[in-house]
Amino acid sequence: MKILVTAFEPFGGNDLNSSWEVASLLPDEIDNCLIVKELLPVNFMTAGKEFRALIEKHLPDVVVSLGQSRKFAGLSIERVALNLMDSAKPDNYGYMPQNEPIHADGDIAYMTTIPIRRLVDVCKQKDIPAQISNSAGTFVCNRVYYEALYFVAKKHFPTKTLFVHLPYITEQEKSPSMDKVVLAEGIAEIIKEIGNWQCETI
Ligand code: PCA
Repeated sequence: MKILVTAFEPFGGNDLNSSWEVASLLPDEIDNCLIVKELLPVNFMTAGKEFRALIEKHLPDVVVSLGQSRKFAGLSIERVALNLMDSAKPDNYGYMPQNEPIHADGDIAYMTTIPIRRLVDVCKQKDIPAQISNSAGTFVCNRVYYEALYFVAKKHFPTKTLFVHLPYITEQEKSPSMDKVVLAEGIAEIIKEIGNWQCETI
C-alpha cells in the first residue's frame, strides 16, 4: 500500500512546523506501506490545488495529512472538514479570508470515512495520547482536508484521506508540546493499522 504523508511549512511566526518535523522522522517503509512525504505551503489559495496535484502524482491508496495545532497534547484525529475559510490572521502569503466557502457546490461539511476511533485506540494502546477532534478549524489545514473529502464525495478521485493535528514539539518551547519521536511513533502506529485494512472497506 502506498501512503502519502503531507505536512506544512512553518507559519504564524514559528521557525518550525511540528507536522513537518514529525513527518521527516518517518521511515520510507512501515510494514507493508511505502511512505512518500511532501511539504505543503500555508497558503489558502494554492494548498488545495497543490494537495490534489500530489495525489495525482503519487496515486497513493491513503493520504495521512499532518498539521500543527496547539489544541491538545497528543494526536488529534480529525473527523470533519468544513466548507469554510475564516481566519483572524493572514496565511503565509498575506491572504485572510473571512466567511468564505471553499467550494460553492460543496456540502457544508464532509466526514472522513476512515474509522478514526480505531486509530485513537491503537495510539492509546501504545500509551500515546490521542483523541478524536470534531473540528479541524477554519484555517489552511481545514482547507486541505475539505479539498480531499470534497473530491472523494464528488467522485473525482477515490483516495481516502485522514487529517491529524499535532501539538508543538519540545524544541519549539511552546505549550502544549510533545517529544517528536513519540508523535512519529503515533503516526507510524496509525499507518500500520491502515496498512492492515483493505482500502475498499474504508
Ligand atoms: N496548521 C494550520 C495550517 C498549517 C498547520 O500546520 C492549521 O491548523 O490550519
